[in-house]
Amino acid sequence: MQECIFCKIINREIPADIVYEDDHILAFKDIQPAAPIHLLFIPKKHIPTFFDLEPEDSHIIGDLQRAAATVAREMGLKERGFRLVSNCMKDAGQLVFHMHYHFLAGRPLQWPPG
Ligand code: DGP
Repeated sequence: MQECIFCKIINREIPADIVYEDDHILAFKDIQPAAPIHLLFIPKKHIPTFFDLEPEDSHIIGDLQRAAATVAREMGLKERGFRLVSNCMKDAGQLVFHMHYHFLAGRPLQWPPG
């Protein structure tokens, strides 16, 4: 997926501030932070949206969520917590079509989001 910006980050073709990596997952700081801590958790496999998930991808979702908890623990967020949210398609505001979870923390977050 040569034209995908997140694949380029995975392949180290463009820089990113990477905070976590394992065999299947990469996490890095969002370039346009919406909270004091704003990370993106992405699968290394190019999956454009939730609608493209195959049965064999199911572990990726669990891996992503456990990776988020690992990073949160390492960042001292066990008490205050964090929000994990994913935008799927136009109405949700998805701009990058390599599925990802936004990890937001570091301030009280409003609910519902806009
Ligand atoms: P979404 O609207 O859910 O598709 O969010 C895409 C996010 O990706 C948005 O918050 C900005 C972030 N982003 C876009 N391009 C880059 C990039 O090149 N580097 C980093 N670190 N983040 C990016």
